[in-house]
Amino acid sequence: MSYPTTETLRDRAVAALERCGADPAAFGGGAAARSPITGAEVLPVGHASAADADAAIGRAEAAFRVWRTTPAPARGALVRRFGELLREHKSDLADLVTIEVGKSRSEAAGEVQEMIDVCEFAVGLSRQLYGRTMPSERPGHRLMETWHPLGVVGVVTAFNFPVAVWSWNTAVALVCGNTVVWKPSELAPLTALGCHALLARAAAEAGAPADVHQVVLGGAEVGGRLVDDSRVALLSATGSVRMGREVGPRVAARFGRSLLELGGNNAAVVTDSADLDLAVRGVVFAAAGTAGQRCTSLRRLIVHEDVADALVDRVVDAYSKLRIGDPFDDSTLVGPLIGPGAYEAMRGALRRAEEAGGTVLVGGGRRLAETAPGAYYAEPAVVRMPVQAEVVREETFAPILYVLTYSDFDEAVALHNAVPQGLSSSVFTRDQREAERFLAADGSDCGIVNVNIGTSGAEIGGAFGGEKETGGGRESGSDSWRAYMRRATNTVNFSEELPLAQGVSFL
Ligand code: UN1
Repeated sequence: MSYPTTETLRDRAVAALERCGADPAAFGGGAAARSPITGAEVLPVGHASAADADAAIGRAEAAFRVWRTTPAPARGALVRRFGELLREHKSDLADLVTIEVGKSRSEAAGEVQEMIDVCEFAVGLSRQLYGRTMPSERPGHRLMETWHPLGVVGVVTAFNFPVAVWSWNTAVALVCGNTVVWKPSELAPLTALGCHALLARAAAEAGAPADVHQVVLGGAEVGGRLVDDSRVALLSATGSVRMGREVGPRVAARFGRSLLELGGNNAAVVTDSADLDLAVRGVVFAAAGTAGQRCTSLRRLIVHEDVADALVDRVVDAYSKLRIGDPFDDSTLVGPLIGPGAYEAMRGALRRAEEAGGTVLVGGGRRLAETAPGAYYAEPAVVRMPVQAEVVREETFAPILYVLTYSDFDEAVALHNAVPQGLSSSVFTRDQREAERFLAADGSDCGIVNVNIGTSGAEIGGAFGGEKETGGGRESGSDSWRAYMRRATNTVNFSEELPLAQGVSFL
């Protein structure tokens, strides 16, 4: 199979966009969409100014005034239609994800499926925005809570899940009665424009206000407007810890709400009773899949010393057979890194790991440099570490798996938790006591804790997010919707008396 040229990628992107109802000729200029498959510019796109962002927030705020009183099940009809359009255009959007982010076909389609799934979830949710009724302590009184729409939700997303994370926020925010202003990653503008076109069409067909969803392409300046504008009731941002450290306090300073999904440094503990066949598959997908560029990617393997050599040999063997290359080739498992910076970061981390006494067992090299000089295909690496050195405690957004060994389960849990991040974790074991211990209050300190599956690839039905420097936000399923609404507590007196709570007498 021949390697794609930038021209073929451009043709494919234009065709996909047009089928989604987006007109590439109208995208304007000032910025560019690039593909990590060749490293070259695929299409010019617009670049919003701060004033454009302010105007988009204004339009979303005006639409909110209509949308907030539209009955929630009617809001669900918009998301249902959008979900249908996503199904119809699954392969178009997957093309755009592969072109802009370099994900394999299967993973790109999986990302679109994640959008479809969350739309279905949100449609159901539109009839289940339940408030509680509590027994009042006073006769002839009713105590209850009502959930109301919040306002404009700003959504800032990262390149690695350019659309799934947006859809978790947007599908749920819309059924909750909010409107959305989206600042997609500058590395994935086409995918964003394709999704926006489909959502605009769904809004028109479902009779929703045209401005329920706004997209603003741009960088830090545009993002900064969403951060500082008090018309943005909730800012949901996915990105680095550094970004979260800056954004969180700024939103808090204006008493806005923020929902942060920041870095992960996810680990799997493999005990001596683990099913190693299962563990090898779980580990390799979580560590090397998506070229190690998921927030949930497995970065640390904490393995019992009695099974360490056997497990590591098998993981190394699987790594040496991974198909690395053109993500449009169906046999490819590992596509390119997002760009040269990611490869440099990987090389730098490997160097630091070696300086700290680590041994690179496999990987770290660059592939296809002659075929595609502008693309950065990295061989996923496994590094055996004597201790959990500084570099292991940091998140490097590249396929590096550090291996540490332990002898006592408490030691494994302590090593596991001794990093600043707290997103995802897993334990591979056949011992129920170990599994339960890992799930217990003094076990893993992460927001996602799995047994006998890897750290990545969560379903949308659960709440997604993590603790510590991961930022504490929860998105997607379960009751994450509550972050997108405001709660009113209502006490209703239907008696002819006015008894005061706590037995207070007055007048
Ligand atoms: C992310 O990497 O930002 O659990 C999101 C997973 C995916 C989502 C990852 N469902 O790996």
